[in-house]
Amino acid sequence: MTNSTKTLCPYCGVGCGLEVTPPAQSGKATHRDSEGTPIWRVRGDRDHPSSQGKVCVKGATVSESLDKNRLKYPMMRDSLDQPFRRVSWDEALDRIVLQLQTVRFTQGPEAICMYGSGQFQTEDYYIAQKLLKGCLGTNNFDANSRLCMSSAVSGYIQSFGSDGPPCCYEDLEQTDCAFLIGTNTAECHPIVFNRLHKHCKKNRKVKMIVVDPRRTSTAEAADLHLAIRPGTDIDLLNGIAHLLMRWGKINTLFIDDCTRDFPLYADIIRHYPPELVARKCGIRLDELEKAARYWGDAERVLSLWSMGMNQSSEGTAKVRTLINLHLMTGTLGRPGSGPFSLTGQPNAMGGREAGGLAHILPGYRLVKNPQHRAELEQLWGLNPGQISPEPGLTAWDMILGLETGAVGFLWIAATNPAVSMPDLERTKAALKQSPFTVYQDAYYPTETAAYAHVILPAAQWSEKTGTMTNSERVVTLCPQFRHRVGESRADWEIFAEVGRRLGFREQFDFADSAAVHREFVQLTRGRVCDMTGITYEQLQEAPIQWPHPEENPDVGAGFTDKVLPTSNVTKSAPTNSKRLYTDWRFPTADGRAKFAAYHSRGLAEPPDPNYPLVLTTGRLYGHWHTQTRTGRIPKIQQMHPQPFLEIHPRDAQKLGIEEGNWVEVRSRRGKSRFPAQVTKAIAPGTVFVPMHWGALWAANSEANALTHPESCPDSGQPELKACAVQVSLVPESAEVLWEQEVEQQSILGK
Ligand SMILES: Nc1nc2c(c(=O)[nH]1)N[C@H]1C(S)=C(S)[C@@H](COP(=O)(O)OP(=O)(O)OC[C@H]3O[C@@H](n4cnc5c(=O)[nH]c(N)nc54)[C@H](O)[C@@H]3O)O[C@H]1N2
Ligand SMILES: Nc1nc2c(c(=O)[nH]1)N[C@H]1C(S)=C(S)[C@@H](COP(=O)(O)OP(=O)(O)OC[C@H]3O[C@@H](n4cnc5c(=O)[nH]c(N)nc54)[C@H](O)[C@@H]3O)O[C@H]1N2
Ligand code: SF4
Ligand SMILES: [Mo]
Repeated sequence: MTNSTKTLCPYCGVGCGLEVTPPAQSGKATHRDSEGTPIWRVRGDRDHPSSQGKVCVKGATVSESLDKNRLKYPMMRDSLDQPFRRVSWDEALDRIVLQLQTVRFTQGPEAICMYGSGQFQTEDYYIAQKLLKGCLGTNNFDANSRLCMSSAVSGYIQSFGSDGPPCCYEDLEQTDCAFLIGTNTAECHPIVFNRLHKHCKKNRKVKMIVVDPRRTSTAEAADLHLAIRPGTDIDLLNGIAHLLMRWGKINTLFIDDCTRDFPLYADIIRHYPPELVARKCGIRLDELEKAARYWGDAERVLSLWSMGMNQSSEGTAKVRTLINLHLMTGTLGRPGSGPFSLTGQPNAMGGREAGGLAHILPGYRLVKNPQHRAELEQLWGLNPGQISPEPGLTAWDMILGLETGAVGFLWIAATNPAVSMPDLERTKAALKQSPFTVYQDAYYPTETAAYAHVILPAAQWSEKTGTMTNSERVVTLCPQFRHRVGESRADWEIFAEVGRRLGFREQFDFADSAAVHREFVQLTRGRVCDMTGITYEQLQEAPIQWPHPEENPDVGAGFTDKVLPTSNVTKSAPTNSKRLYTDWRFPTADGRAKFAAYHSRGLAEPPDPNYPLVLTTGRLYGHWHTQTRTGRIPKIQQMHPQPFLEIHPRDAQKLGIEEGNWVEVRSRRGKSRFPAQVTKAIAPGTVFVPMHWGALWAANSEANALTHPESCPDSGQPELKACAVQVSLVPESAEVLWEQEVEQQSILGK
């Protein structure tokens, strides 16, 4: 291929390598999108270590979305009932800076918030942290990762002493038993799934267990599918532990030498005998026993999880209870073994490294740790005490802050909360009350633009250069290879310009994104995520996995922590940076991993006679979140033309619902309408709707009109996976609804 650029797919956290070539190549037909615009050719990068040339439909079609409905220039208005008017960057930035200063000096820095995204590049994330947490002195930066990975983050921190998925994709091909819980990997992390599935098919002895209330395409491929009732994961995991204990399938050497608090855990799992657990989970006893048998008989067990675990009011407890099983059996830090959270977004991992949540700081540091704050103040050239010791507002707390007036300035970038937040009616009402909202996106319109005073055009992937880290800690450079659309600018450039205009000239004096990256990696020195040895020059050659420290890049940094009291920690650096904790020492005060002892609490909003069904929500193979890109790709539109509700035939019959009928779903917070899909793929008592349709894409079919914001007390992650609903047949004819929808779509110019 000539003129090709190697980059990373900007969709999911699998992080597949792509190779893109310009549209017009001599001797070849020009590739065009549905509107006739020439588009770049995309294919898998065979040299990328994570994906080895594979891509799914989203990666393969991404270039078709890059030019449609783009936001080209800044726009402004004084109030939400006015139309936007085009303004210059200068005018928009002046307004933003004036407003920031006013709020800062009248309400204080804690009234300023930014809500960002795992779709930022690491450089965007880093500059946003420096601006908010460093210069402005508020930790009110949170990201949509709060709705996504924050339970995994807190689970890792509490069990191991640090964030950081310890496994790598090679483990998919080296395991004896893959335990997939709360993850539809086949649709949401397809290339990870392909690697695992191939391994299972080749090696009959390898077992795949899938735990999910739906019979997803992932579950279809499993040796054992446990269709548990939503919210009974802890019962199941404690039940498996109970059986492993009973059968003596535990690693006492590992437990004694490398962990603490096992007795507390052992005391808990006594209460989970298999008969009780099977009943609570709604599965057969022999299925539970089989799962425990597969786990207990395997030398190497790899667990994979995502939103079915994290998006829960007991998300951290679920994650830690899963990690318990690995600690109990000593299945981690070894090839083919370990607890592996599959990251959702392309750079949610980079976000965690750069400190992109309200309670963390760059380099896997914590807001609450005084030494961590002091280190950053020094590195950033700020006065001691400049970084606030208080964790900032989480995503949902920002909504509450708008309700009470505590939030005076809200900056939203690279996320579409008017679709993706829980309890949308309340979210939208709060956004409407915002005194001042800046919204920075690549597309227009989106649902959230309706709530903004200033909108700023962002240059997106392909139009800016930066880095992203995937689920297995591999960092890939994403170079700019296309022209920028209109007057759009990279997110980090916008944040840095505002920083300079606020008077922090020195802090934001960066020539380019390489300079931002150079500064950022210095902050990771000696940390679990040490990347001091990673440079743009090296990344131009190939992607690099961290830990990758400067001095001795062949040897992983392990967990050396200069800050925590580590005198009694054996600091033997792992010899293999592919996995963390290969020496079975952990970055806790005593070097041991911690067992957690949790009883199951169940759902925050269990079903009752008025709202008798549990609604769960999730994703489809082709669409990406709120459709700003995939909704504009004909091939994907054809795959998933409309939203729907999955309902079990038994429930459907009780309610007089037949395939294709329009149904109304009501929760305590709102209502939505969907055509019914009557299917045994969903457990009785549970219904499912996809999350992808916001108000611009279908009339009254928003999943989040129904969901609630009750969240995990440790991670602040809302329980987007379960709320109580009632379902009824819609009396009106379906045609009326379809017309409404067609109308909406013509607004979008589709
Ligand atoms: N095609 C596609 N891929 C994507 C994305 C996308 O939008 N589209 N988004 C990316 C992002 S950001 C993320 S976070 C990931 C999400 O990836 P996944 O977590 O795999 O996707 P979801 O469909 O949200 O949820 C997974 C499963 O959790 C199950 N579940 C619900 N409740 C429970 C429960 O109580 N217990 C258990 N064990 N399971 C439960 C659901 O039935 C569902 O099948 O996907 C990433 N990849
Ligand atoms: N009911 C329910 N709700 C959910 C979930 C669920 O499972 N169920 N999942 C939750 C999860 S895990 C997630 S991750 C969220 C995702 O929810 P969102 O973050 O709201 O979804 P996206 O559509 O990915 O929004 C990203 C936005 O960024 C824009 N964008 C793309 N690239 C750039 C860029 O470089 N710069 C800027 N400034 N903008 C850019 C896109 O146009 C788009 O508008 O949804 C959450 N909400
Ligand atoms: S699996 Fe994920 S990263 Fe790979 S091509 Fe598909 S969406 Fe992109
Ligand atoms: Mo996510």
